[in-house]
Amino acid sequence: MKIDIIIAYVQRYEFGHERDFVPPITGIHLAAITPPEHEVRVIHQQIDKIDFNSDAEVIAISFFSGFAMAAYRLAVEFKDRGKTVVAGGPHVTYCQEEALTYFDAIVTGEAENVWPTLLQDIQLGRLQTIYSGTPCDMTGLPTPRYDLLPDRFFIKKVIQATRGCPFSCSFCTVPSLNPGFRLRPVEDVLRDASYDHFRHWWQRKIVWFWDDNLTIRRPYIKQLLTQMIPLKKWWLTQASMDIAKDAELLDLMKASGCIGVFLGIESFGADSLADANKRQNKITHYKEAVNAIRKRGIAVMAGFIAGFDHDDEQSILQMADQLMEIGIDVPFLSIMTPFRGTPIYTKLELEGRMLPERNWNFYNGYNVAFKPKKLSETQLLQAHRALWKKSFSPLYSFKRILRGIFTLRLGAFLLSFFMNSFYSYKRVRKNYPIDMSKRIDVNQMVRPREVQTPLSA
Ligand code: B12
Ligand code: SF4
Repeated sequence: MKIDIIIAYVQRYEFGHERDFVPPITGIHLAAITPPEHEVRVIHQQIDKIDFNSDAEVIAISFFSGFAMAAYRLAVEFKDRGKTVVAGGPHVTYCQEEALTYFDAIVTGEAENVWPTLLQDIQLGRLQTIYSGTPCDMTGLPTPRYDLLPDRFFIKKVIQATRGCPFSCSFCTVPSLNPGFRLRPVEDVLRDASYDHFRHWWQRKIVWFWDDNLTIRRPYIKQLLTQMIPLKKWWLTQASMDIAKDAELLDLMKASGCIGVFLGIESFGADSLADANKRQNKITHYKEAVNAIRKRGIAVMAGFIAGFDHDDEQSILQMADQLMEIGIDVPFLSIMTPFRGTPIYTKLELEGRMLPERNWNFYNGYNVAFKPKKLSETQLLQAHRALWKKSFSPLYSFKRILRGIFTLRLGAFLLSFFMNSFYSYKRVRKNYPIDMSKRIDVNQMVRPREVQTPLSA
């Protein structure tokens, strides 16, 4: 069969696509685990045009909650053209009933153990509606189909070594979405990291781990990194702040070419961290932890969330200076989003604080989908905008870049330079995150396909 795998997307900034900097791994991984008798294409709606006249028999759509509206529109269009349309990913896992009003079948959880069966069932005309994926044994997973990525992606080597995370932050679905903590054999990871059939040297050089929390199992990560040293790559990952206490690990990260680590710092408020159940973060250690990583020349990227119950306008705006003070190289600034499947969603739902009239477009990380405690919805949105504007002002961005010149290794400096320039350029051009409440064009509700008249995508 011909299969189009589509990664759905809704624009998150006022104009232009978000980036073709680094792709998701989901589509090219799904393509790699597709039995070889099928012909697969991978399309990223973020940068690719959707071909509604595709000759594929099966359309397989993947999406996060924030992109569900786009995915549903695509489903309606493709169903109208007689295609079999299936879906998977975090959103359908938690919103199965809703998803089934658009798709012929859904895969919940991880796909490895059920995807070939689903495809076979289509061929045999016995497609079921729900395929419940189980946590997969990560042994023997194939190399992602990097060959299916368009050259436009600046970085192409996205890779996964582990799945899961032992922590249980209240806003995160990982503990229920990818239960347990599982590892791929080191040799499989090294094989993928060594994949070098890319046109540009930087595409061969840079390896981006899309793991939930790569460094959890210390003996494993140390073995992996020791064996990565001879590959002479530049690599990046997400990790918990506790790595800063492990000098041996940090030295190995440096020796194996680490250029960037993303830490979920989330907040500077002790009460907010407690609400987030972020027990691995200690505010008094932030600066020391960031220093320990930067001392190895590694850039620190970090996520911050606005909209905890203890947040007010001042605490949110203050983060712009606080994150500079602890030495963050690249900040990622989000608004608290109560995704289904998280403790924070359960709490807000119980307290009657969800805003059901706000559709999935409000779940893109930059909008408000619940009633904040100390602020109104608009005040929280405005406070986040103010934080975003201040943090990516040319002055603050330039300061971060400048600091990197003297402290970071080349790859890490280039990362800081590129990302700070990218966001600062958005800031200067007033290309702010979209306020979804003002954008009816992307907000039209998509009705279930039984009552749907075709919409143009
Ligand atoms: C890597 C990652 C990123 C990367 C890459 C993003 C991307 N587009 O892939 C970056 C850092 C850019 C990122 C950003 C964001 N992310 Co993110 N991210 C992840 C992370 C850690 C791993 C995802 C991954 O690649 N896993 C490996 C691949 C192989 O697995 P997979 O994608 O889960 O797919 C498997 C199954 O889900 C299934 N499957 C998936 N799709 C389909 C489709 C079909 C047809 C089938 C059959 C099966 C199937 O099969 C696959 C194999 O088992 C997850 C956490 C997690 N464990 O899922 C969060 C996660 C997906 N991210 C999340 C969020 C919220 C975001 C942001 C909105 C955050 C923000 N505030 O900005 C942004 C969105 C940016 C964007 N433009 O996409 C949430 C999504 C929650 C939800 N319900 O939607 C997650 C689950 C984390 C969380 N907080 O709970 N993210
Ligand atoms: S440490 Fe990160 S991946 Fe783990 S539960 Fe917390 S937010 Fe999720």
